[in-house]
Amino acid sequence: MGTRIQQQPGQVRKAPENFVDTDGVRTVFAQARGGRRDFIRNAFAAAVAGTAASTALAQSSTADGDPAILQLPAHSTGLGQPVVTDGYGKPSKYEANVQRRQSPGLTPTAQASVSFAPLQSLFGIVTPSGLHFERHHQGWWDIDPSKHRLMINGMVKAAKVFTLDELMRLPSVSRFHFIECGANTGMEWGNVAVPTAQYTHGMLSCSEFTGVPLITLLEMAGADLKGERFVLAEGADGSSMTRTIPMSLIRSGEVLVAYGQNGEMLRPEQGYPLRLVVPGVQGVSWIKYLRRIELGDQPYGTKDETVHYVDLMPDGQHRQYTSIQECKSVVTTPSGGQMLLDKGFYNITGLAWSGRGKVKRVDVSVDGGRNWRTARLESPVLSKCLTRFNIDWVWDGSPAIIQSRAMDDTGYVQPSYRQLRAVRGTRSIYHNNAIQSWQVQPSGEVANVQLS
Ligand SMILES: Nc1nc2c(c(=O)[nH]1)N[C@H]1C(S)=C(S)[C@@H](COP(=O)(O)O)O[C@H]1N2
Ligand SMILES: [Mo]
Repeated sequence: MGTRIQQQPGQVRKAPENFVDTDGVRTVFAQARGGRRDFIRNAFAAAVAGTAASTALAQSSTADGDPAILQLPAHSTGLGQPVVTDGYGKPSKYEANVQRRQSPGLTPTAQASVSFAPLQSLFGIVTPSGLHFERHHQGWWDIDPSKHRLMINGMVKAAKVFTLDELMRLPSVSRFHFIECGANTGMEWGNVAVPTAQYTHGMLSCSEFTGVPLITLLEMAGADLKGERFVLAEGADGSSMTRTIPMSLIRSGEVLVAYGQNGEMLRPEQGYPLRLVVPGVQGVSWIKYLRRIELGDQPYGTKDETVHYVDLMPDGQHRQYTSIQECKSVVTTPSGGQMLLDKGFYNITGLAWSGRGKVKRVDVSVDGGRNWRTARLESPVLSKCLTRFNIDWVWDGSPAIIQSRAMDDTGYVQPSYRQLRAVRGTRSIYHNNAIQSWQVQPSGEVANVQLS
């Protein structure tokens, strides 16, 4: 079974009025269940003539007489390309529209900016490293690892400076975790702002990270591990990114000084050669180009903890150090900017995660939250990691509103916008984990909507 998703680069380039760049976010769906379909023809017909033509095509598109299966293409009769002996493999040229993208006009410069991961085009739970979202406060660097150092200092018996070679000799662990910028979905606080899952939820990625538990390095420096302690993590780039991490998180061994990502060294955009991995905690604490860890006995209250990354509450007060990313989910297919070609069977799929542990359950509604069905969670379901969910759906062609609602193993349930706004108001930037709604219109077009 399985629904085939057909990318149509360049098929539709008309942008919604409030948005400029939708290249590559249009995905066309076609039904693969009842036999072979000619997706291209189907998509073309739907675009030209609407549903009547595609219904007719659906009836006529059986295996009989389909030239694509009857004629032998050149690749079945000729000699293929030679092995790529000294190159780094790339995706198919037909997937060239699957890219991370900047939200036009979001930031005045491309150094202090964000690029969003194309969640609507990804499968499973791992983000390909070249599509990992980026958030730089002052541009990225490709740092010479032989010149990079990590210092551990502050309230330790013997301050230490490590080279990368020294770090890589230490016992290592590999773990899958999500990273989500605290500002993910931040544009949607007041109302619908951006059209696609890439822009609403794409400051989210998930990788297998490899590195040394920070606790090991603190032990080596003779730190008091039992006391009420806090760590200050500092990056080597010009943004002087510094964040306080409480010892309570570090003691569990979860916090890593990582050099590996998805089986290879970190990408420069992700902090090569060293980054802090702080599972469950907002992205800003995952310091890239990590150069220094200082141990102290109270939170440091740096610029990135007092001026930024605070939540403005309805009573005008700021909430500080709300760093755990609460349970959240999003349907990635069908999602805003995509298009359903036809009535019939679809696989609704999406991602769920919690900064507090494992995802326990995801419910999906196709009628704006009146009725819910429990989705299948695909394994592995890991702690502080993305979890993939799937559920069957037969679209009858009438308007539908698709939502997902996740619950984690603490029993916390992802809130609706109404519930979230009742507590948080609408003037925040960070930590919007509300239920996302996608409206499927009779034309098959899918749009970002919010229910009041
Ligand atoms: N040194 C340094 N570390 C940093 C940042 C930065 O600008 N410089 N940005 C932070 C923010 S706000 C986020 S969301 C994550 C983004 O990580 P990524 O670019 O690997 O997706 O890195 C964090 N660590
Ligand atoms: Mo961030």
